[in-house]
Amino acid sequence: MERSLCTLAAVIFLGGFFDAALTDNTTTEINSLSNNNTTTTTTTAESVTVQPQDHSRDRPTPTAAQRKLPTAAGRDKQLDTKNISQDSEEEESNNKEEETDDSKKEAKKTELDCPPLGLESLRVDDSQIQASSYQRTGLGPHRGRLNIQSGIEDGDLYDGAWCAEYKDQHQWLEVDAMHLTLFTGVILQGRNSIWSWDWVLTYKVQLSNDSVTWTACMNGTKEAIFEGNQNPETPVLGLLPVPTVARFIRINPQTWYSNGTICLRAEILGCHVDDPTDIYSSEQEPGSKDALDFRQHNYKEMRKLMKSVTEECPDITRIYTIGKSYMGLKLYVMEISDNPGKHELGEPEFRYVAGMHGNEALGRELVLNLMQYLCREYKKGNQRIVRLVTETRIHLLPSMNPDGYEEAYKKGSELAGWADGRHSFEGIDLNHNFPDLNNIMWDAQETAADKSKVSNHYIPIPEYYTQEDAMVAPETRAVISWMQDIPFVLSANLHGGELVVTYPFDCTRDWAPQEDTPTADDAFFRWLATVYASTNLAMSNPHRRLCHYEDFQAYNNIINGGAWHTVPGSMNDFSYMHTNCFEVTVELSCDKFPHVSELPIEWENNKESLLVYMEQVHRGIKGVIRDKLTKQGIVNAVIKVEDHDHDIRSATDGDYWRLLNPGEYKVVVWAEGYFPSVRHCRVGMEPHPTICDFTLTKTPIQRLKEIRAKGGKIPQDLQLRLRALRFRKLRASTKAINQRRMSERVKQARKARSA
Ligand SMILES: *C1O[C@H](CO)[C@@H](O)[C@H](O)[C@H]1NC(C)=O
Ligand SMILES: *[C@@H]1O[C@H](CO)[C@@H](O)[C@H](O)[C@H]1NC(C)=O
Ligand SMILES: *[C@@H]1O[C@H](CO)[C@@H](O)[C@H](O)[C@H]1NC(C)=O
Ligand SMILES: *[C@@H]1O[C@H](CO)[C@@H](O)[C@H](O)[C@H]1NC(C)=O
Ligand SMILES: *[C@@H]1O[C@H](CO)[C@@H](O)[C@H](O)[C@H]1NC(C)=O
Ligand SMILES: *[C@@H]1O[C@H](CO)[C@@H](O)[C@H](O)[C@H]1NC(C)=O
Ligand SMILES: *[C@@H]1O[C@H](CO)[C@@H](O)[C@H](O)[C@H]1NC(C)=O
Ligand SMILES: [Zn+2]
Repeated sequence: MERSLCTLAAVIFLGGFFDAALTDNTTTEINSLSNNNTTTTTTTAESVTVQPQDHSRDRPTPTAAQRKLPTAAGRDKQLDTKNISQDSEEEESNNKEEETDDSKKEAKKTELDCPPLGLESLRVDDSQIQASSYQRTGLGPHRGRLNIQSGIEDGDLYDGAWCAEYKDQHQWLEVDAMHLTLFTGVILQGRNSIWSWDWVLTYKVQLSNDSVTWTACMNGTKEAIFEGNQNPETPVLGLLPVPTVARFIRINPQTWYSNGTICLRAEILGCHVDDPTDIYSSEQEPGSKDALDFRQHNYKEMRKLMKSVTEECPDITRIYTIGKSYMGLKLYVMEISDNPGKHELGEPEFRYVAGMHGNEALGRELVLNLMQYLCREYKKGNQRIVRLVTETRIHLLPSMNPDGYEEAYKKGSELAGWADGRHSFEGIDLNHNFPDLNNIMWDAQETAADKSKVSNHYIPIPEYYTQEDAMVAPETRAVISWMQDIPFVLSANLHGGELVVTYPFDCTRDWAPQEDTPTADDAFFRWLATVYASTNLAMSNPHRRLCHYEDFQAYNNIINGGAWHTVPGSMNDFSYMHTNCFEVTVELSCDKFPHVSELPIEWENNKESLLVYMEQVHRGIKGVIRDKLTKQGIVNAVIKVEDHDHDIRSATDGDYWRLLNPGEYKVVVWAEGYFPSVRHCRVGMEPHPTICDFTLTKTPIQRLKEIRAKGGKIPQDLQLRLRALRFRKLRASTKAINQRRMSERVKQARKARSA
């Protein structure tokens, strides 16, 4: 196990995607990467004190930058961060009866329902779908899949439905299930298009074992007529009056929206039937060897599962909440660490955020799987997991938008459609709801006389955003104050509906709808995105077909957010501009809300990616910035890396983490009242950071200020230094005055001569 993972890591490093990950340069980076046995030797370099320069741009402005939002989370933090066991028990006992009812219903439901064949999930191949006719390739039978999305323009290869060429009652879409199947239902949806309206009002169903002779689906003595759609987007379920065994099924439209044509997107429900004549029939379904709780967890079930994980692993877990949704559901976080509840000096903090779009439900389940997995593997002594948990403080937020999730969950994984539950209860898209700091920084750069003096990090939240009546969701406020409270280093937020990893900036400059908009850390972001995408079994499968209409495989399944489509006020951009934390977006699957039967496969697709991505928090350089005399950590020191126009700052105890690709870096650390300090730090390719500590010397003026403030006596050494400083200043100013006088005299002499 361990060995194969190491090999995998080596593959990641030595494999062919440096071009993709590290194009911002430097042969030196690549050379040092292939030199895979370099040890961390930079720690011996002494830090040197340099003379103060103009660092006005870096002057820390903690009060403005870290201005707290007036959040509900902030106000009742006392209440919220308390142990949840109490209040959840209370709520649970209230709901006990309801829950037993639920589980009865659940059992009945699974008896009746068969899973989708996988037109939406793409498990059904294009070759399995046929049609009587079609208008053109872009509207071919392979496009007749539930929730498939069209390109912007109609008329291309990737339109939003199957559309028959003729408008008559002899048109059909046929699906070959490949095996004998107990068909139980059909889900129908209209055409996805901005320009045309097409949907099917009623339809018939036929079944066959050979696709030659067809049997009509009956309702008693009459042929069944199924109700189809009333609009293009809402999926409608038609259950067969009598579930029927067959291999082929046809959907046969009878009536359609009068101003449109015959277009549909579909999913078929069916259970696999054992067939002794079929040698492939007993083939095992792909699944997972990990015995995790694979199902869709609603709010109550999620809380129960989280609680069970803390009971299983009390030493390494803690549940806390960061606030509440608009409807009052708590935003629970699972912390996993060897010392839960504490920040340990030098230990980086990591977070996964799922479900900011409530209907993109896979991330939530993967994060719940992950907490169970980490707990169990830690207990088993899996060395990789033990190391991760010991060296990292991991925070997992499975549901940032629980109100939206509950809405989608009620409709179910197939009937929720493409957008139901995406927004918060108030109708806010949380991924557009963070303050747009990009444009504040870019505007400042444009108007500044000296661009290099504009702050490139810790951009403060603007006034308008902090007002009580600002259109800011409570969920967003909660996450912002969480980001401000914990010195996160790395994060990913999990979405669905595509297979691609996107990295900041998400917002383009000058409101371009689409434009590559790199950050100052583009190379590292590309590395991060590549780490996830290249280890994800679904994304990296070279034979996969595209989800909807965009071919991200052509870009190794990573893309700059702005190059995809601009998103002002995204969480990734905010995280990067306002805090030290680097964050990417993972689009986990073509299907936003996969059926429960897909969950084990999706866990397998994402397991390695989720782990290896977390391990990236241990890259680059880290260390502690201390006062030379007192050895105390210095908070809020600015860490500048030469040629990286994005600084980061030290945390409360003076510890810092600067994510960097392998290479040689000149690092300058600056803190108010101290002389700046410079070191050269070398990052190797091994998966742990280079330690680069700094000790800063207070400026004499700062020492004087502090002593005066305390009303103490000025010690002799400081008096001497101050006097030396005054003399130096005096000498410098005398020199300047003399020079000025000299040049004036020269000028006058010249004038006199020419006169
Ligand atoms: C890196 O390490 C691997 C395994 O230890 C070894 O096979 C390989 O030759 C090394 N590569 C270089 C460039 O040193
Ligand atoms: C890469 O480095 C070379 C030489 O140091 C330089 O000319 C080039 O502009 C750099 N490219 C980028 C993208 O930084
Ligand atoms: C690492 O490289 C050095 C030479 O650069 C070599 O002497 C040493 O044996 C190597 N170590 C390993 C573990 O490969
Ligand atoms: C949570 O409550 C239980 C029972 O009251 C207690 O044993 C446990 O130590 C508490 N945990 C925390 C983190 O407060
Ligand atoms: C089946 O017949 C019943 C009773 O006539 C009717 O209510 C129902 O809508 C029919 N269902 C289908 C699918 O034809
Ligand atoms: C298909 O074959 C199975 C098994 O032979 C049979 O039970 C079923 O009724 C057939 N279905 C149709 C539609 O003919
Ligand atoms: C169909 O189009 C005609 C003319 O454009 C319009 O008057 C009519 O209301 C439309 N019918 C429906 C059902 O939308
Ligand atoms: Zn999303």
